[in-house]
Amino acid sequence: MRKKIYTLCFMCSVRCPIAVVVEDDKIVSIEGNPHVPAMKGVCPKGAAAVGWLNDPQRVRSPMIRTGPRGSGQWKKVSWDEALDYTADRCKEIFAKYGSKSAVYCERVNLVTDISKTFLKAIGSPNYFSHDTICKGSVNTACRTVIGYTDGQISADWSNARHVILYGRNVFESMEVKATNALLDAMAKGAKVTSVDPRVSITAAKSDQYMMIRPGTDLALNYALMHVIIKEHLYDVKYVNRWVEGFDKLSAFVDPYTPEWAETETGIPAKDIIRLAREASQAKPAVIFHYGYRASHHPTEIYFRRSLIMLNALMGSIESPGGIFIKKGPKDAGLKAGIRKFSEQQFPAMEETRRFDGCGEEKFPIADTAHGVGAMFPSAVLNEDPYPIKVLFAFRFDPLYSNFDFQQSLRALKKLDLIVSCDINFGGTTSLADVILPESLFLERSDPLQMGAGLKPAVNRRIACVRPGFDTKPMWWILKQLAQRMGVGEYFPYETIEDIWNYQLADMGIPIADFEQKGFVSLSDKAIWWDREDGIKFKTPSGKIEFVSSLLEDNGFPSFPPYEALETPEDRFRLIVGRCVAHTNVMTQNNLYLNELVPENTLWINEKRAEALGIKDGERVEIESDTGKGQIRAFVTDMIHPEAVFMLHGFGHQEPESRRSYQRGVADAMIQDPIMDKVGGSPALDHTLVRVKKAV
Ligand SMILES: Nc1nc2c(c(=O)[nH]1)N[C@H]1C(S)=C(S)[C@@H](COP(=O)(O)OP(=O)(O)OC[C@H]3O[C@@H](n4cnc5c(=O)[nH]c(N)nc54)[C@H](O)[C@@H]3O)O[C@H]1N2
Ligand SMILES: Nc1nc2c(c(=O)[nH]1)N[C@H]1C(S)=C(S)[C@@H](COP(=O)(O)OP(=O)(O)OC[C@H]3O[C@@H](n4cnc5c(=O)[nH]c(N)nc54)[C@H](O)[C@@H]3O)O[C@H]1N2
Ligand code: SF4
Ligand SMILES: [Mo]
Repeated sequence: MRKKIYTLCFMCSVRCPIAVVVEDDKIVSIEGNPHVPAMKGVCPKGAAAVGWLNDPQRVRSPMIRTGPRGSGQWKKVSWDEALDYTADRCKEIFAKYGSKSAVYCERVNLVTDISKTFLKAIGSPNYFSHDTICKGSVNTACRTVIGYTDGQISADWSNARHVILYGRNVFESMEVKATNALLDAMAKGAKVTSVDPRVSITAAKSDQYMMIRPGTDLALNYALMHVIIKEHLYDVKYVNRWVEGFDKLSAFVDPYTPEWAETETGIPAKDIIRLAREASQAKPAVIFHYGYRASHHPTEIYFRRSLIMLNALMGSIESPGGIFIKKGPKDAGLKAGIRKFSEQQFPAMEETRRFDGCGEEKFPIADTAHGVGAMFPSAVLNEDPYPIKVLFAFRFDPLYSNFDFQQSLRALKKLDLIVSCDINFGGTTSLADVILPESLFLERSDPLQMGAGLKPAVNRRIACVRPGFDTKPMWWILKQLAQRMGVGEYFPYETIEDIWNYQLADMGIPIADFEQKGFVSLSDKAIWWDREDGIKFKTPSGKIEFVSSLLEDNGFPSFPPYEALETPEDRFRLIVGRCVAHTNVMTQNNLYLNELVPENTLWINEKRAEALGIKDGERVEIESDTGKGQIRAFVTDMIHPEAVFMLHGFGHQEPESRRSYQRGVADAMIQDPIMDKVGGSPALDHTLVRVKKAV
């Protein structure tokens, strides 16, 4: 019998609400959930999930490594054997080095609450999520200005009148709802400006495009602020009511004229002035998008702060068509939200210092909820602050998802135990000691998700088909491990229904309510706070802090002078991004997506290529101080002469994943280990490279 099941996609972290049509335990189609207006369909990756269902190249059963790390020699074992083995090895290692010697990393997901419970139960402070490497500095910057993380705010795309995107590649690096909402706004006449050193698909679909010198966006923003303040283009009432430190900003940006910015960014002064005026005409329905992945440099924190401040000058924070603060159950009038397992009482930890120095001396203001993951390899190699021996890599591949691949490889090889919970043979999985394979999102039910937003809702992922292989959901795996390690009491559930009931206990929502649409909405109408008096900024002052107490109390300036960025004439800045057909490092071996985009190329400006004797399609060698690789050149006038660009996620070295094996180059192989030491992000776009014809 045919049925339609409402669930959540997980082909990327966006977790779009989808409708899966199933017949006789087979998937007929995957569509957008029709009860969510902006979910008019899924992206290519969402649709390609079926390519994994019966793929023999997935991890199909628990396994224990039998040969040297990375040798591809495995023994298929039962779940009991794999779990006993993992728990026994942990007990042995913890007896010698303490449970602090374990680090748990994951891509934030619906099980994160249970992951954190696991770590608290075994007594280790060492957690980090993918988020820290994705957008750690965006998070920190947002907290310095408005007290909320970037995850606690969002953009009201559909009502915007002007959207300015700094490399935010909305039409390739999709969030289906946001992408559709922006298309709707454009149909209603909204203007889109793209700033990018490269003509991305998003740039090509924008109303205006500015080819910026890579890494100089902060200069552009200081000049925009200069014009906005000089010409009184800001929202005076809003700024007077909400902003602390406007005078300081005003004095600070005074020397940063559009003419100055022209020499730094390559964008003509007149265009900068025009952009400031156009944005202001649309205020407060303006979005200077704070972005994810573009322009990651050591000063990133100040670039992201400047974006939030531009929104504040436009009065667009908590304005329709601007940026909004996400609302939760209490804002919708409920007494409580989802109950968390990680909020139980746990015994005090023996060691509270973390491996990454997050929230401590090294990174005092990075978000401890996510950690500073980029520090993992050096912490292992230097045993600083203490020896790390065990890694739990759950839904996360730290080998390819960081800078300096060789350093990460050395660190992983130094560990006594790597436990991987994955669905594929990724880089870290192929080096693991034990693999605990998870069922695909289409094959499993997961804990409920609190979807904060203008209209908060609780969302559910539910299994659509039976697992094709000997795999289990992660919430089951974690409980089994905890039991074997003597801390099972913190996991008071047997089934997914037990988990759902625990989560919903204080909300008064029966689980049956999820059947109809896959989610339960907590508010019929969008919740906006009163812009005159009701915005609850979470900074110490309760205002938008241009002069940030979080920064200054920790010894960082709010307005350090701009540092000019030099690119030597014989080098390029390596910048990276994503395409619509792949998610980060995980889909390159997917049957369908591999066919769409099998490898990456190196975008290089045609004039620079000509000078180097490089022709389109030829193999070139790209080399940094950290590493090198060979890749095909894509010669084009669509990229700034100082930049070369490649897609992240290729260059896989795992023979088990045969379709993606050695196709293209991993950006991680080339990227230097450079950080934004204030915000906590790796500076993944800062690396200088040389390019020459391959011999
Ligand atoms: N060098 C470099 N590093 C980067 C980036 C970059 O551009 N360059 N980008 C950064 C960004 S933006 C991000 S978000 C992170 C992402 O970093 P990751 O989270 O490591 O990357 P993903 O490709 O999203 O997936 C990670 C792993 O999860 C596995 N996986 C997928 N679905 C499931 C599932 O349902 N269950 C389980 N158990 N496993 C699953 C995949 O097979 C893969 O091995 O990387 C960051 N790091
Ligand atoms: N299809 C697809 N969608 C995804 C993902 C995916 O892997 N695939 N991943 C999801 C995740 S985890 C994330 S974090 C987001 C990422 O979302 P985005 O950050 O929007 O996506 P990217 O494609 O990484 O785009 C980065 C852009 O920044 C540009 N750029 C590089 N340097 C500079 C610079 O100095 N200045 C400016 N202005 N631009 C610069 C690059 O040319 C590139 O076009 O996408 C999410 N959605
Ligand atoms: S953006 Fe695509 S892959 Fe990501 S959750 Fe949505 S449909 Fe799935
Ligand atoms: Mo990301």
